Amino acid sequence: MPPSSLRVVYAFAREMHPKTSDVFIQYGTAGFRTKANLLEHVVYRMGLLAVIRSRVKNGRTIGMMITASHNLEPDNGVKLVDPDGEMLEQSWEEIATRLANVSDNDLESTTEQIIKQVNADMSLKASVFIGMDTRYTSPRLAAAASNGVIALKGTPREFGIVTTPILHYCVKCRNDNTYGIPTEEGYYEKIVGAFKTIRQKLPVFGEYNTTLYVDGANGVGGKKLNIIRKSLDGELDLQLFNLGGNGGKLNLNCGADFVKVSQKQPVGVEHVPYQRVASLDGDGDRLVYYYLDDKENMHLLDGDRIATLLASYIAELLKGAEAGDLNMGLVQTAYANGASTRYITEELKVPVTCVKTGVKHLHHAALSYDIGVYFEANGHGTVIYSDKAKKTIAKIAHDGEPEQRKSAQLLLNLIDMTNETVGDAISDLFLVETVLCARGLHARQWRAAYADLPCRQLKVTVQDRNAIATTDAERRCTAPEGLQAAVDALAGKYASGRAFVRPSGTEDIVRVYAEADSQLAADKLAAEVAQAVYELAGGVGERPQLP
Ligand code: G16
Repeated sequence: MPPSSLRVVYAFAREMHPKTSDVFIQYGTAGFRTKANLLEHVVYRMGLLAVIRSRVKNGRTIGMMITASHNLEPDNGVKLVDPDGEMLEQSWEEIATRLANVSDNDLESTTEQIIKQVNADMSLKASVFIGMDTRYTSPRLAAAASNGVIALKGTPREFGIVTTPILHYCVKCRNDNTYGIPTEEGYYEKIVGAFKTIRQKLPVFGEYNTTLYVDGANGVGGKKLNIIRKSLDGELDLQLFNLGGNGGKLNLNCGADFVKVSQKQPVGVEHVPYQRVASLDGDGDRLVYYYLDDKENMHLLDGDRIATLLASYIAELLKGAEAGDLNMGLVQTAYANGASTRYITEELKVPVTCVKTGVKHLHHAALSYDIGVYFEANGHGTVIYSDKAKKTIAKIAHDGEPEQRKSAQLLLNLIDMTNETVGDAISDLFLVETVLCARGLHARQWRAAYADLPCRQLKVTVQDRNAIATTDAERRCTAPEGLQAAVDALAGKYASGRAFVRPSGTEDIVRVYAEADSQLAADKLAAEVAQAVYELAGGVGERPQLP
């Protein structure tokens, strides 16, 4: 493409997607996220960048997902997906931020500079897959994405409303046809097919029962499970709630983020004592479980629990297959409950790495193991298997002794059921159901593996959340001055007290996390730390109150 044709980049911007706001926007934890009405020019420009990225990758397909995932309906967002289905390479986040913030007048020259900087061959073909969640602002933004792709003579392919992980999966399959078929149907066939195969090998026994309630967060995940439900042949009886009808609002008082943070049951879900419920988030990339006891107390089974359940079952199968030379590790963030980390290292004897929030960081760290299990406590995670692991397991499944073969074949089915590109609520749900069934477990027994330390999360609004800087995988803060000393002093007052603060990369707030040996102590510690943030980091609005 000759440089003169970059004029069209400006023409499209000015006529159809002009920059109407001077608010600085940054590529954050999971792409750009803000109020939907501030995003159209950003999404258009990301369409341009996706084409450049595709050409730098020799024409391999890049993904664009229009979603603000767990955020409420008025927000929206966009993130780019790299050719292997992973999040955009981090060194490109600065480029994305630069392109998103220049004026319309400087767009043509900045695009040209970026093309030179990354050495993109603009004569190559470029392909971009575009997906969106159920927000009413998503179709308009998806159209802006397509226009960005077209402006640089790339080929957009719109997938319509899909979960974020389905889009990641399709991008991966398009670039690597050994992984699967790059369509929504191809995804169902692979994941659900593997689940049904494994269910035929594992009869239902013990305390496990096949009824599962699901909170769909009034988003896309529940809708997709409604399609899947019909093909399950009775292997799992899904009772779906919060599918977006009856005035239910996306992520409002429901969904995985609400359940995890508030530790309350979601609205809209029928409550039956001890019935396990799976709660998805708005774009179907996070999953937590819970059940209510006969006194309506809620018992949460979060991402830490899913990680430990999956890791212990995979370890059991690896032992059965005698695949001892494969190493497995677990990756968590600072939000992981201290009790889960102790259980993983002391009981499961699996090494743990702690990294910054954001699945892109967890995924990267998990790649250093033959089998990497990564989960954020909020339910965002998956398992990834190296080529070495896949080859070793496949060889045992073929050549091993009968008992070894059995375990190795189950592992192959688990791998097929796993969306290795990114955390995926639907794939994770089938994985959890498989392990519970294989072990004959009730959710109560799953929860009995260890006792969580009581914890509390709070949000504080400040003038500029970037005034808070962190280090040591976000467990300590280096700015503003005095804040870390205050947090240390407060945490030191409580038995098993631990707390940290960090700026959110998806919402305009600062997050506070605290844990201690009782719920009241955790609640108090969180509130005191929130007050310290408010005072030392320029809090706005009402001062956080003590419980
Ligand atoms: C996104 C990220 C997660 C992260 C969460 C909260 O989730 O993908 O890795 O934990 O945001 O991030 P922060 O604390 O920086 O706001 P989702 O489900 O919203 O895409």
